[in-house]
Amino acid sequence: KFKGIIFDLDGVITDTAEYHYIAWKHLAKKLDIEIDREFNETLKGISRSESLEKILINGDKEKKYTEKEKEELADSKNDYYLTLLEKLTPNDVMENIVETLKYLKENNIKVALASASKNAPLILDKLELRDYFEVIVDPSSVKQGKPAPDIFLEGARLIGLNPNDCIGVEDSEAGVIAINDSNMLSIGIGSEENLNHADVVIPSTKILKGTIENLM
Ligand code: B16
Ligand code: MG
Repeated sequence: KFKGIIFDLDGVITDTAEYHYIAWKHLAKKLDIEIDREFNETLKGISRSESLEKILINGDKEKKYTEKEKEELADSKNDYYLTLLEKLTPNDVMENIVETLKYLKENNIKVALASASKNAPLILDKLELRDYFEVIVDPSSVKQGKPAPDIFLEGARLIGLNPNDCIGVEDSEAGVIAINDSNMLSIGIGSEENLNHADVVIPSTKILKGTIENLM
């Protein structure tokens, strides 16, 4: 029934959220800003620059940063994040993902990646998954980030399919909204409570392959 699947990266293929969290916390500390894991949830699926804006709101309201300063802050977070990514290996691929990708390949279902991360190609290389993806959408090539549907629509366009013929897989609320607004079927990975907009919610990737098989 479906001809293509468009995956999110962080929280679906691998759990880089923890590394993002450590890197943002490192930067926030230097700016005298406190962030915790609960706050980190609100950064999932959100671009680097938007994440920085959200963090700065938690700091001194009087302090204004120029665009150049903000760019430097975002770069410094990314430099630190990249040192953390050095530790990434194929062991960090989430459960049942390789099996799912193999199943999709065997059944000639097209696969694209729609991640907000500019580091996505590097991450897929480190996980040794690059060959499973026909397309990695460049997040800077689309106008609006998630929750706007742009990145999922671009993924479908690049694999030459109608959004109606695709499934989107996401772990963030913003991402599920993006999938729904792009007219794809949405699979949410996480809690019912956070992802109640998704067409199908599963608690973890452990049952992803079976879930997709049942939809085919
Ligand atoms: P980068 P996803 C997102 O990945 C992360 O969830 C989000 O926390 C991060 O800020 C964003 O990528 C940008 O990442 O700084 O590497 O460009 O869930 O869309 O795969
Ligand atoms: Mg995600």
